[in-house]
Amino acid sequence: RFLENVITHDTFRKGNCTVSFIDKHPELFKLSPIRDRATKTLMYLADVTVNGHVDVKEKNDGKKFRVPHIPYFDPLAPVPKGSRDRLQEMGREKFAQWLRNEKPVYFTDTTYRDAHQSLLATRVRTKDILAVAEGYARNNPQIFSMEVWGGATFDVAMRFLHECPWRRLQQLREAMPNVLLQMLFRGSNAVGYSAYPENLIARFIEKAAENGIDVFRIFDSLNDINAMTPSIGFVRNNTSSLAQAAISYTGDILNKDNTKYSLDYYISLAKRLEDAGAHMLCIKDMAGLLKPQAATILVNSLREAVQLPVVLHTHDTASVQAATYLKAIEAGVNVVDCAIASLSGLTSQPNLNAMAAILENHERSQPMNLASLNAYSNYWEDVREYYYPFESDMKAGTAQVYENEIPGGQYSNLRQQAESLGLGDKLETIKHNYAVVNQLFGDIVKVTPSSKVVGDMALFMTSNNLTAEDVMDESRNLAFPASVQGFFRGEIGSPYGGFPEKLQRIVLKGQEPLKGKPNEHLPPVDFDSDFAAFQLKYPLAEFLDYLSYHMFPKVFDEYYQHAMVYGNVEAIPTPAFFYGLRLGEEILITLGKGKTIIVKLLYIMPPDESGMRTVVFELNGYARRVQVRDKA
Ligand code: BTN
Ligand code: 3PY
Ligand code: ZN
Repeated sequence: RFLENVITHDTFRKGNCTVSFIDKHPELFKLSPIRDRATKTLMYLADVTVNGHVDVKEKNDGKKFRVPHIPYFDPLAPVPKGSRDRLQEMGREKFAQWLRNEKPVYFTDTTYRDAHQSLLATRVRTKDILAVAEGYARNNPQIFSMEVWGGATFDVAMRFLHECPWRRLQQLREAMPNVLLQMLFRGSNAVGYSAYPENLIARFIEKAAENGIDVFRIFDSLNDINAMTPSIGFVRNNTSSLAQAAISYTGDILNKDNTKYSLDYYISLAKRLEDAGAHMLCIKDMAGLLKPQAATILVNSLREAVQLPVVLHTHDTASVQAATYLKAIEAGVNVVDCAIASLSGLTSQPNLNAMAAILENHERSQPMNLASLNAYSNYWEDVREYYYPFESDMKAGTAQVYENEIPGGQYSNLRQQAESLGLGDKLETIKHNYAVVNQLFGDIVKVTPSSKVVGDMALFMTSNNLTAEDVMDESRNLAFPASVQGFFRGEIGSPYGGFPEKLQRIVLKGQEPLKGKPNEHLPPVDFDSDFAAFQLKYPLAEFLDYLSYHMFPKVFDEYYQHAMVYGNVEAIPTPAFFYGLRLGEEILITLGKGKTIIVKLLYIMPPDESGMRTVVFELNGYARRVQVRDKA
């Protein structure tokens, strides 16, 4: 306890302590009681019950949730063979060729990553995924891959869910040994929003593979091959997983006025990615812009241009992307990305259940267990209710997306972002400005993190009532958002066709842009000495935590402090996690193998003079009190 006080002391953490450190800080001897895991859990429940969850704006007004039904499976039966068994039997090259030549079309299931990233602000907790993961893999072994990790899930797991992203991956690996597990990897930006040193990228990929990732979908937010080739190389050379290189689809190849992102542009990218060693090629249509007729041409051409299996990813923002899939399937695409019915559609992926059903008598049909898919959809329909504060209020598809080109995940977040800036009634202007900014920036690829730069600039223009002319007026000396300055400095790379020079000059105000690749100037991480220093600061953390820390230092620090106070909160059922307990409510929490606690909320006392409240629980039949500050 004393040592814990020392190592968590501000002076110690800042590395400012001298020999008199202990003399000068008598508070080091104020030892807090050792709390067991159950007590920490009660403290979490007391806090969220009294003060609400920071992430949930309106307080839950006694909303009742249905109990989700977990579809049946026999845990003792042998696990049916799936795509992962095939990869292991064939090896990567043969496997890729096998897939390319397969008659049936395959599905990547995005339910555990992109679907909830795009519909529920990435908030779905490990517990709700894990409850069905094993059964799903056993009941639906025809699935090509499960997208389960990366994108925004890494950040959000720690930042908002207080979870360890690595543990999520490890648990999913154990639950789903037969199907390929896939992640979305942002090339030199890994799972973050800016470039990281190359040796950190390599180590991250190695550890992700070791902990369960079989398929790395690698992209760059500006389609810059140089930001993708190192990652493709690390997957090829340092792991036995598949490197799936993704081209982010922008504009419309059918539009004659759109000469920048032409069919030839995509074909040339595809060839270079094949040369860089990709095992698979993905068309990543992050905004759902690929129209059915364009899909026919693009898929045909790419299959001709490269010898790789071709995957198609889209978002159903306009609500017509099933038509695109059908055309792509008829043109020979090997895999399409879908989400379970109740987490599909709109800004998420097209509907897996319906897609499988409409293909039933198609010559490229993949026989799926529709009854099982529907049972899992029912599970997710009920679980989705837990996350109602994170729903966007989008009610129908929109053809506006063809004009503004906003990616699915960003589209569903835009209203919340606008509201938090007091621009709730300006959403139409923001979307319009998004397209204006895209033109000002020279028509760029918009996907994390470049999409965030465009979004920040659109919000900036809207809140300051700026037009394109205002932005281009040097004499206004505007204070551009930090992300926009970083973009024009070249921190996330260079857009295809280069930066628009005049705007770059206006934004940089005399500063020099970076030369070369964004991570070229970053010093490599010295894993030995740096990890030792990390462990001094975070004594209970291990190497994977250290990688989390490198991705998001401040987020990791807060995650760690939260874990010190409240312990591991992953086992708390989701309704209690977000909304606390009602008086008299009783829940079960399984803290570990054979350690289940029964918690009932008995009483909450009024605040005392110092603003503290006593919350009385029954823990396994015995009364337990914890003190919590009332923050109201
Ligand atoms: C507790 O449960 O009482 C203490 C939890 C300690 C959690 C630290 S946070 C970083 C590292 N990752 C984990 O999953 N556990 C440790
Ligand atoms: C991400 O990078 O998180 C994406 O989903 C991009 O489409
Ligand atoms: Zn996506």
